[in-house]
Amino acid sequence: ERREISSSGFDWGKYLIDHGCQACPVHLFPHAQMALHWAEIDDGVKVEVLNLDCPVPTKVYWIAQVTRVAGYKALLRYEGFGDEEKYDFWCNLCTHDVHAVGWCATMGKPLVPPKTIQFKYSNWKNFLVQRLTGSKTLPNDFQQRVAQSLDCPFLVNMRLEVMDKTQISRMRIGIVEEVVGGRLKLRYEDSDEANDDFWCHAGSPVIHNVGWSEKVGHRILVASKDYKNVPGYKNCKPEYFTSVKQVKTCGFKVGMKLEAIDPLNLSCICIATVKKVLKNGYVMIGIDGSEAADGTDWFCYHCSSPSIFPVGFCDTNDINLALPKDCKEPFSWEEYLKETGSEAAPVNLFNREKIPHGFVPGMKLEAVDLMEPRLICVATVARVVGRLLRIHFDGWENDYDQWVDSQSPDIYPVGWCELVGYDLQPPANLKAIPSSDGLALKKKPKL
Ligand code: MLZ
Repeated sequence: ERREISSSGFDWGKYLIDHGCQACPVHLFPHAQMALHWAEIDDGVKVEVLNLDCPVPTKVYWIAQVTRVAGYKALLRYEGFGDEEKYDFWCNLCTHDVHAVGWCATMGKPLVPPKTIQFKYSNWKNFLVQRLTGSKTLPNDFQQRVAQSLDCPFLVNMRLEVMDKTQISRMRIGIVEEVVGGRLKLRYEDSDEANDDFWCHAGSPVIHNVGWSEKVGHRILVASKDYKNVPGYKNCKPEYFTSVKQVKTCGFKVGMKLEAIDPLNLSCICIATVKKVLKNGYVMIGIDGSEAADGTDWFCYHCSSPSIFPVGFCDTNDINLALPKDCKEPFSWEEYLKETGSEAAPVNLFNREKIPHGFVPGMKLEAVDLMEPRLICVATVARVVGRLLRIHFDGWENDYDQWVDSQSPDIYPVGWCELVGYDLQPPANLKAIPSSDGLALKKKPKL
Protein backbone atom coordinates (compact mmCIF):
# COMPACT_ATOMS: atom_id res chain seq x y z
CA GLU A 1 0.00 0.00 0.00
CA ARG A 2 1.29 3.47 -0.85
CA ARG A 3 1.61 6.02 1.77
CA GLU A 4 1.32 9.60 0.70
CA ILE A 5 2.36 12.02 3.33
CA SER A 6 2.23 15.58 2.26
CA SER A 7 5.28 17.62 3.05
CA SER A 8 3.20 20.40 4.44
CA GLY A 9 4.04 20.31 8.08
CA PHE A 10 7.45 18.69 7.80
CA ASP A 11 9.78 21.04 9.53
CA TRP A 12 13.43 20.40 8.60
CA GLY A 13 14.75 22.94 11.08
CA LYS A 14 13.00 21.41 14.04
CA TYR A 15 13.91 17.89 12.86
CA LEU A 16 17.61 18.74 12.65
CA ILE A 17 17.62 20.35 16.07
CA ASP A 18 15.56 17.59 17.74
CA HIS A 19 17.88 14.94 16.32
CA GLY A 20 21.09 16.90 16.80
CA CYS A 21 21.99 16.52 13.12
CA GLN A 22 23.86 18.48 10.50
CA ALA A 23 22.67 18.93 6.92
CA CYS A 24 24.90 18.27 3.90
CA PRO A 25 26.09 21.69 2.68
CA VAL A 26 24.72 22.87 -0.68
CA HIS A 27 28.14 23.15 -2.32
CA LEU A 28 28.61 19.35 -2.06
CA PHE A 29 25.95 18.81 -4.73
CA PRO A 30 27.39 19.88 -8.10
CA HIS A 31 23.99 19.75 -9.84
CA ALA A 32 22.14 21.64 -7.11
CA GLN A 33 20.93 25.17 -7.70
CA MET A 34 23.32 27.81 -6.27
CA ALA A 35 25.97 25.17 -5.47
CA LEU A 36 28.74 27.44 -6.75
CA HIS A 37 27.55 30.41 -4.73
CA TRP A 38 26.83 28.73 -1.46
CA ALA A 39 30.25 28.36 0.17
CA GLU A 40 30.11 32.07 1.18
CA ILE A 41 26.75 31.67 2.85
CA ASP A 42 27.72 31.10 6.42
CA ASP A 43 27.07 32.01 10.02
CA GLY A 44 27.23 35.75 10.50
CA VAL A 45 25.87 36.70 7.07
CA LYS A 46 23.26 39.43 7.49
CA VAL A 47 20.16 39.74 5.37
CA GLU A 48 17.03 41.85 5.04
CA VAL A 49 13.97 39.75 5.67
CA LEU A 50 10.29 40.27 6.40
CA ASN A 51 9.61 41.47 9.90
CA LEU A 52 6.99 39.05 11.20
CA ASP A 53 6.76 40.81 14.55
CA CYS A 54 5.21 44.04 13.45
CA PRO A 55 1.65 45.26 13.88
CA VAL A 56 1.40 47.19 10.58
CA PRO A 57 -0.55 45.52 7.76
CA THR A 58 2.00 46.29 5.03
CA LYS A 59 5.16 44.27 4.42
CA VAL A 60 8.06 45.69 6.38
CA TYR A 61 11.56 44.36 6.70
CA TRP A 62 14.27 44.07 9.29
CA ILE A 63 17.86 42.90 9.38
CA ALA A 64 18.59 39.40 10.58
CA GLN A 65 21.76 37.41 11.02
CA VAL A 66 22.32 33.83 9.94
CA THR A 67 23.09 31.82 13.07
CA ARG A 68 23.12 28.41 11.38
CA VAL A 69 22.96 27.13 7.79
CA ALA A 70 21.29 23.82 6.88
CA GLY A 71 21.20 23.23 3.14
CA TYR A 72 19.17 26.06 1.62
CA LYS A 73 17.71 26.91 5.00
CA ALA A 74 19.09 29.26 7.58
CA LEU A 75 18.27 29.88 11.20
CA LEU A 76 17.91 33.64 11.49
CA ARG A 77 17.94 36.04 14.39
CA TYR A 78 16.65 39.59 14.06
CA GLU A 79 19.15 42.25 14.95
CA GLY A 80 18.51 43.62 18.42
CA PHE A 81 17.76 40.28 20.09
CA GLY A 82 21.38 39.91 21.23
CA ASP A 83 21.97 36.44 22.67
CA GLU A 84 18.26 35.69 22.96
CA GLU A 85 17.62 32.65 20.77
CA LYS A 86 13.98 32.21 21.67
CA TYR A 87 12.76 34.11 18.61
CA ASP A 88 15.14 32.55 16.07
CA PHE A 89 13.34 31.30 13.00
CA TRP A 90 14.13 29.04 10.05
CA CYS A 91 13.85 30.41 6.58
CA ASN A 92 14.69 29.07 3.13
CA LEU A 93 17.08 31.70 1.80
CA CYS A 94 16.07 30.99 -1.81
CA THR A 95 12.30 31.04 -1.52
CA HIS A 96 11.55 33.53 1.19
CA ASP A 97 11.50 37.25 0.94
CA VAL A 98 15.23 37.46 1.70
CA HIS A 99 17.57 40.13 0.32
CA ALA A 100 21.04 41.55 0.62
CA VAL A 101 21.52 44.31 3.17
CA GLY A 102 20.88 47.58 1.33
CA TRP A 103 17.97 46.25 -0.69
CA CYS A 104 15.35 48.07 1.36
CA ALA A 105 17.15 51.39 0.94
CA THR A 106 17.39 50.83 -2.81
CA MET A 107 13.75 49.82 -3.08
CA GLY A 108 12.45 52.48 -0.71
CA LYS A 109 11.11 49.89 1.73
CA PRO A 110 11.01 50.65 5.45
CA LEU A 111 13.24 48.85 7.94
CA VAL A 112 11.21 48.50 11.13
CA PRO A 113 12.48 46.80 14.31
CA PRO A 114 10.40 43.95 15.78
CA LYS A 115 7.80 45.06 18.27
CA THR A 116 9.13 42.79 21.02
CA ILE A 117 12.39 44.74 21.23
CA GLN A 118 11.33 48.17 20.01
CA PHE A 119 11.80 49.64 23.48
CA LYS A 120 15.46 48.55 23.67
CA TYR A 121 17.01 51.43 21.73
CA SER A 122 15.94 54.94 21.00
CA ASN A 123 18.32 55.39 18.11
CA TRP A 124 17.91 52.27 15.97
CA LYS A 125 19.76 53.82 13.08
CA ASN A 126 22.94 54.15 15.14
CA PHE A 127 22.50 50.63 16.40
CA LEU A 128 22.23 49.26 12.88
CA VAL A 129 25.20 51.22 11.59
CA GLN A 130 27.30 49.73 14.39
CA ARG A 131 26.03 46.22 13.83
CA LEU A 132 26.41 46.31 10.08
CA THR A 133 29.88 47.78 9.82
CA GLY A 134 32.21 45.14 8.48
CA SER A 135 29.53 42.47 8.26
CA LYS A 136 28.94 40.12 5.35
CA THR A 137 25.74 40.00 3.36
CA LEU A 138 24.35 38.19 0.34
CA PRO A 139 25.50 39.13 -3.16
CA ASN A 140 23.30 41.93 -4.55
CA ASP A 141 22.03 39.76 -7.36
CA PHE A 142 21.23 36.82 -5.08
CA GLN A 143 17.59 36.53 -6.19
CA GLN A 144 18.53 36.72 -9.89
CA ARG A 145 21.14 34.02 -9.36
CA VAL A 146 18.52 31.81 -7.75
CA ALA A 147 16.16 32.39 -10.68
CA GLN A 148 18.94 31.70 -13.20
CA SER A 149 19.97 28.52 -11.43
CA LEU A 150 16.47 27.19 -12.00
CA ASP A 151 16.84 27.45 -15.79
CA CYS A 152 16.78 24.14 -17.60
CA PRO A 153 17.11 23.49 -21.34
CA PHE A 154 14.60 20.62 -21.23
CA LEU A 155 11.12 21.87 -22.09
CA VAL A 156 7.67 20.35 -21.96
CA ASN A 157 6.83 18.21 -25.01
CA MET A 158 10.43 17.57 -25.98
CA ARG A 159 11.30 13.98 -26.90
CA LEU A 160 14.20 11.85 -25.69
CA GLU A 161 15.18 8.23 -25.09
CA VAL A 162 14.63 6.87 -21.60
CA MET A 163 15.16 3.52 -19.91
CA ASP A 164 12.00 1.39 -19.92
CA LYS A 165 11.12 1.12 -16.23
CA THR A 166 9.25 -2.16 -16.89
CA GLN A 167 12.22 -3.70 -18.68
CA ILE A 168 15.45 -1.97 -17.78
CA SER A 169 17.47 -3.57 -20.60
CA ARG A 170 15.80 -1.46 -23.26
CA MET A 171 15.02 2.15 -24.01
CA ARG A 172 11.80 3.80 -25.09
CA ILE A 173 10.89 7.19 -26.39
CA GLY A 174 9.85 9.58 -23.66
CA ILE A 175 8.16 12.96 -23.77
CA VAL A 176 8.85 15.63 -21.17
CA GLU A 177 5.61 16.31 -19.36
CA GLU A 178 6.86 18.52 -16.56
CA VAL A 179 10.16 20.05 -15.45
CA VAL A 180 10.69 20.72 -11.75
CA GLY A 181 14.03 22.09 -10.57
CA GLY A 182 15.91 20.17 -13.27
CA ARG A 183 13.96 16.97 -12.69
CA LEU A 184 11.87 15.67 -15.56
CA LYS A 185 8.52 13.94 -15.47
CA LEU A 186 8.55 11.77 -18.57
CA ARG A 187 5.72 9.93 -20.27
CA TYR A 188 6.46 6.95 -22.49
CA GLU A 189 5.41 7.98 -25.99
CA ASP A 190 3.99 4.55 -26.84
CA SER A 191 2.01 4.20 -23.65
CA ASP A 192 -1.64 5.08 -23.42
CA GLU A 193 -1.93 4.32 -19.72
CA ALA A 194 -2.63 7.37 -17.64
CA ASN A 195 -0.10 8.09 -14.90
CA ASP A 196 2.48 5.86 -16.56
CA ASP A 197 5.25 8.29 -15.91
CA PHE A 198 8.89 8.17 -14.97
CA TRP A 199 10.74 10.84 -13.02
CA CYS A 200 14.47 11.42 -13.37
CA HIS A 201 16.95 14.25 -13.18
CA ALA A 202 18.06 15.96 -16.39
CA GLY A 203 21.57 14.74 -15.55
CA SER A 204 20.53 11.12 -15.08
CA PRO A 205 22.47 8.40 -16.93
CA VAL A 206 19.22 6.67 -18.00
CA ILE A 207 18.18 9.33 -20.52
CA HIS A 208 19.75 10.15 -23.88
CA ASN A 209 18.98 12.01 -27.07
CA VAL A 210 16.77 10.41 -29.70
CA GLY A 211 19.09 8.34 -31.88
CA TRP A 212 21.47 7.37 -29.06
CA SER A 213 20.39 3.73 -28.82
CA GLU A 214 20.90 3.20 -32.51
CA LYS A 215 24.29 4.84 -32.34
CA VAL A 216 25.67 2.75 -29.46
CA GLY A 217 23.84 -0.45 -30.35
CA HIS A 218 21.39 -0.48 -27.46
CA ARG A 219 17.90 -1.99 -27.67
CA ILE A 220 15.05 0.43 -28.10
CA LEU A 221 11.33 -0.12 -28.39
CA VAL A 222 9.89 2.10 -31.09
CA ALA A 223 6.47 2.32 -32.65
CA SER A 224 7.67 2.93 -36.18
CA LYS A 225 10.77 3.28 -38.32
CA ASP A 226 10.37 7.03 -38.42
CA TYR A 227 10.60 7.36 -34.65
CA LYS A 228 13.40 9.89 -34.80
CA ASN A 229 11.17 12.73 -35.86
CA VAL A 230 7.57 13.30 -34.96
CA PRO A 231 5.89 16.32 -36.50
CA GLY A 232 4.99 18.92 -33.91
CA TYR A 233 7.57 17.73 -31.38
CA LYS A 234 11.13 18.87 -30.80
CA ASN A 235 13.82 16.43 -29.72
CA CYS A 236 16.13 17.23 -26.81
CA LYS A 237 19.54 18.15 -28.17
CA PRO A 238 22.49 15.83 -27.40
CA GLU A 239 24.26 18.64 -25.52
CA TYR A 240 21.43 18.81 -22.95
CA PHE A 241 22.55 15.45 -21.55
CA THR A 242 25.36 14.66 -19.15
CA SER A 243 28.44 13.83 -21.13
CA VAL A 244 30.49 10.76 -20.34
CA LYS A 245 34.18 10.25 -20.87
CA GLN A 246 34.67 9.63 -24.59
CA VAL A 247 36.03 6.15 -25.22
CA LYS A 248 36.31 4.24 -28.46
CA THR A 249 36.84 0.77 -27.02
CA CYS A 250 36.57 0.19 -23.32
CA GLY A 251 38.41 -3.11 -22.74
CA PHE A 252 35.49 -4.90 -21.08
CA LYS A 253 34.85 -8.32 -22.67
CA VAL A 254 31.74 -10.47 -22.57
CA GLY A 255 31.92 -12.90 -19.63
CA MET A 256 34.19 -10.78 -17.43
CA LYS A 257 33.15 -10.67 -13.78
CA LEU A 258 32.85 -7.58 -11.63
CA GLU A 259 30.89 -6.13 -8.72
CA ALA A 260 28.02 -3.75 -9.44
CA ILE A 261 25.23 -1.91 -7.68
CA ASP A 262 22.10 -3.93 -8.44
CA PRO A 263 19.97 -1.55 -10.53
CA LEU A 264 16.82 -3.20 -9.19
CA ASN A 265 17.92 -3.27 -5.56
CA LEU A 266 20.21 -0.38 -4.87
CA SER A 267 20.93 -1.49 -1.31
CA CYS A 268 23.03 -4.33 -2.72
CA ILE A 269 26.37 -4.54 -4.44
CA CYS A 270 26.35 -7.85 -6.31
CA ILE A 271 28.41 -10.22 -8.41
CA ALA A 272 27.91 -9.25 -12.02
CA THR A 273 28.92 -10.26 -15.51
CA VAL A 274 29.55 -8.29 -18.67
CA LYS A 275 26.84 -9.57 -21.02
CA LYS A 276 27.33 -7.40 -24.04
CA VAL A 277 29.72 -4.70 -25.12
CA LEU A 278 28.09 -1.79 -26.92
CA LYS A 279 29.79 1.11 -28.68
CA ASN A 280 31.23 4.30 -27.15
CA GLY A 281 32.19 2.60 -23.88
CA TYR A 282 28.77 1.28 -22.87
CA VAL A 283 28.33 -2.27 -21.55
CA MET A 284 25.32 -4.38 -20.63
CA ILE A 285 25.73 -5.90 -17.17
CA GLY A 286 23.79 -8.83 -15.72
CA ILE A 287 23.56 -9.52 -11.98
CA ASP A 288 24.62 -13.14 -11.35
CA GLY A 289 21.80 -15.31 -10.07
CA SER A 290 19.01 -12.87 -10.77
CA GLU A 291 19.20 -12.87 -14.53
CA ALA A 292 16.05 -13.30 -16.49
CA ALA A 293 16.83 -15.94 -19.13
CA ASP A 294 16.06 -13.50 -21.92
CA GLY A 295 18.33 -10.79 -20.57
CA THR A 296 15.50 -8.34 -19.92
CA ASP A 297 17.10 -7.31 -16.63
CA TRP A 298 20.51 -6.48 -18.05
CA PHE A 299 21.45 -2.93 -17.34
CA CYS A 300 23.46 -0.47 -19.35
CA TYR A 301 26.43 1.09 -17.53
CA HIS A 302 29.09 3.28 -19.09
CA CYS A 303 32.56 1.88 -18.44
CA SER A 304 33.37 5.06 -16.49
CA SER A 305 30.32 4.60 -14.22
CA PRO A 306 31.03 4.99 -10.51
CA SER A 307 28.49 2.20 -9.84
CA ILE A 308 30.58 -0.72 -11.14
CA PHE A 309 33.60 -2.02 -9.27
CA PRO A 310 36.45 -4.46 -9.72
CA VAL A 311 36.33 -7.88 -8.08
CA GLY A 312 37.27 -7.54 -4.40
CA PHE A 313 35.89 -4.02 -3.96
CA CYS A 314 33.34 -5.03 -1.32
CA ASP A 315 35.84 -7.14 0.57
CA THR A 316 38.39 -4.33 0.64
CA ASN A 317 35.80 -1.86 1.84
CA ASP A 318 34.03 -4.07 4.34
CA ILE A 319 30.78 -4.09 2.38
CA ASN A 320 28.58 -7.18 2.31
CA LEU A 321 28.80 -8.52 -1.24
CA ALA A 322 25.32 -9.80 -2.13
CA LEU A 323 25.60 -13.39 -3.38
CA PRO A 324 23.48 -15.35 -5.86
CA LYS A 325 20.97 -17.62 -4.08
CA ASP A 326 22.78 -20.94 -4.39
CA CYS A 327 26.28 -19.60 -3.97
CA LYS A 328 28.73 -21.45 -1.72
CA GLU A 329 29.62 -19.71 1.52
CA PRO A 330 32.00 -18.42 2.64
CA PHE A 331 32.40 -16.83 -0.75
CA SER A 332 35.74 -16.74 -2.46
CA TRP A 333 36.20 -14.82 -5.69
CA GLU A 334 39.10 -17.06 -6.62
CA GLU A 335 36.93 -20.17 -6.45
CA TYR A 336 33.96 -18.49 -8.07
CA LEU A 337 36.07 -17.47 -11.06
CA LYS A 338 37.48 -20.98 -11.32
CA GLU A 339 34.06 -22.62 -11.07
CA THR A 340 32.49 -20.33 -13.63
CA GLY A 341 35.55 -20.45 -15.86
CA SER A 342 35.64 -16.70 -16.09
CA GLU A 343 38.09 -13.89 -15.59
CA ALA A 344 37.83 -10.81 -13.44
CA ALA A 345 37.53 -7.53 -15.33
CA PRO A 346 40.96 -5.89 -14.90
CA VAL A 347 41.09 -3.09 -12.33
CA ASN A 348 42.42 -0.55 -14.83
CA LEU A 349 39.18 -0.70 -16.85
CA PHE A 350 37.25 0.98 -14.04
CA ASN A 351 36.91 4.61 -13.22
CA ARG A 352 39.42 5.08 -10.40
CA GLU A 353 39.18 8.83 -10.23
CA LYS A 354 39.21 10.05 -6.64
CA ILE A 355 36.42 12.54 -6.16
CA PRO A 356 36.97 14.68 -3.10
CA HIS A 357 33.72 15.53 -1.38
CA GLY A 358 32.59 16.55 2.06
CA PHE A 359 29.85 14.04 2.79
CA VAL A 360 30.10 12.62 6.31
CA PRO A 361 27.96 9.87 7.87
CA GLY A 362 25.02 11.28 9.81
CA MET A 363 24.46 14.27 7.56
CA LYS A 364 20.88 14.80 6.40
CA LEU A 365 19.69 15.42 2.87
CA GLU A 366 16.78 14.92 0.47
CA ALA A 367 17.12 11.85 -1.75
CA VAL A 368 15.16 10.27 -4.57
CA ASP A 369 13.81 6.81 -3.86
CA LEU A 370 15.10 5.41 -7.15
CA MET A 371 12.74 2.44 -6.93
CA GLU A 372 9.89 4.95 -7.01
CA PRO A 373 11.63 7.99 -8.44
CA ARG A 374 8.61 10.23 -8.03
CA LEU A 375 9.40 10.25 -4.32
CA ILE A 376 11.96 12.54 -2.75
CA CYS A 377 12.48 11.64 0.87
CA VAL A 378 14.12 12.80 4.07
CA ALA A 379 17.37 10.84 4.21
CA THR A 380 20.72 10.40 5.96
CA VAL A 381 24.22 9.62 4.72
CA ALA A 382 24.70 6.22 6.36
CA ARG A 383 28.16 5.33 5.03
CA VAL A 384 30.87 6.90 2.95
CA VAL A 385 33.19 4.61 0.96
CA GLY A 386 35.47 6.74 -1.16
CA ARG A 387 33.18 8.54 -3.58
CA LEU A 388 30.32 6.14 -2.86
CA LEU A 389 27.53 6.97 -0.40
CA ARG A 390 25.02 4.72 1.29
CA ILE A 391 21.80 6.67 1.70
CA HIS A 392 19.34 5.68 4.40
CA PHE A 393 15.72 6.81 4.22
CA ASP A 394 14.70 8.07 7.65
CA GLY A 395 12.19 5.83 9.34
CA TRP A 396 12.46 3.06 6.74
CA GLU A 397 14.09 -0.35 7.07
CA ASN A 398 17.73 -0.61 5.96
CA ASP A 399 16.55 -2.72 2.98
CA TYR A 400 15.42 0.54 1.41
CA ASP A 401 18.96 2.00 1.64
CA GLN A 402 20.58 2.93 -1.66
CA TRP A 403 24.20 3.09 -2.78
CA VAL A 404 24.73 6.21 -4.88
CA ASP A 405 27.68 8.18 -6.12
CA SER A 406 28.49 11.38 -4.25
CA GLN A 407 27.90 13.27 -7.51
CA SER A 408 24.58 11.56 -8.22
CA PRO A 409 21.96 14.01 -9.47
CA ASP A 410 19.38 12.18 -7.36
CA ILE A 411 20.47 13.62 -4.02
CA TYR A 412 19.74 17.16 -2.93
CA PRO A 413 20.41 19.56 -0.08
CA VAL A 414 17.94 20.13 2.75
CA GLY A 415 15.33 22.62 1.53
CA TRP A 416 15.64 21.62 -2.14
CA CYS A 417 12.06 20.41 -2.47
CA GLU A 418 10.86 23.64 -0.94
CA LEU A 419 13.07 25.62 -3.33
CA VAL A 420 11.72 23.93 -6.46
CA GLY A 421 8.15 23.44 -5.21
CA TYR A 422 8.02 19.66 -4.91
CA ASP A 423 6.51 17.43 -2.22
CA LEU A 424 9.05 16.08 0.26
CA GLN A 425 8.29 12.69 1.86
CA PRO A 426 8.86 13.05 5.60
CA PRO A 427 10.42 10.25 7.68
CA ALA A 428 8.13 7.21 7.83
CA ASN A 429 8.18 7.07 11.60
CA LEU A 430 7.88 10.72 12.41
CA LYS A 431 6.55 10.67 15.93
CA ALA A 432 4.42 13.32 17.45
CA ILE A 433 7.01 15.50 19.12
CA PRO A 434 5.36 18.22 21.16
CA SER A 435 6.54 21.53 19.79
CA SER A 436 7.21 24.53 21.96
CA ASP A 437 3.64 25.81 21.73
CA GLY A 438 2.33 22.44 22.90
CA LEU A 439 0.90 21.33 19.55
CA ALA A 440 1.67 17.84 18.29
CA LEU A 441 3.68 17.95 15.07
CA LYS A 442 2.36 14.99 13.16
CA LYS A 443 0.67 11.66 13.74
CA LYS A 444 2.73 8.55 13.20
CA PRO A 445 1.54 7.20 9.85
CA LYS A 446 0.05 3.70 9.79
CA LEU A 447 2.55 1.08 8.64
N1 MLZ B 1 5.57 1.17 -2.05
C1 MLZ B 1 6.64 1.31 -1.15
C2 MLZ B 1 6.99 2.78 -0.96
C3 MLZ B 1 8.21 2.90 -0.19
C4 MLZ B 1 8.75 4.29 -0.23
C5 MLZ B 1 10.00 4.32 0.59
N2 MLZ B 1 10.76 5.44 0.33
C6 MLZ B 1 11.97 5.46 1.06
C7 MLZ B 1 6.39 0.66 0.18
O1 MLZ B 1 5.51 1.07 0.93
O2 MLZ B 1 7.08 -0.29 0.45
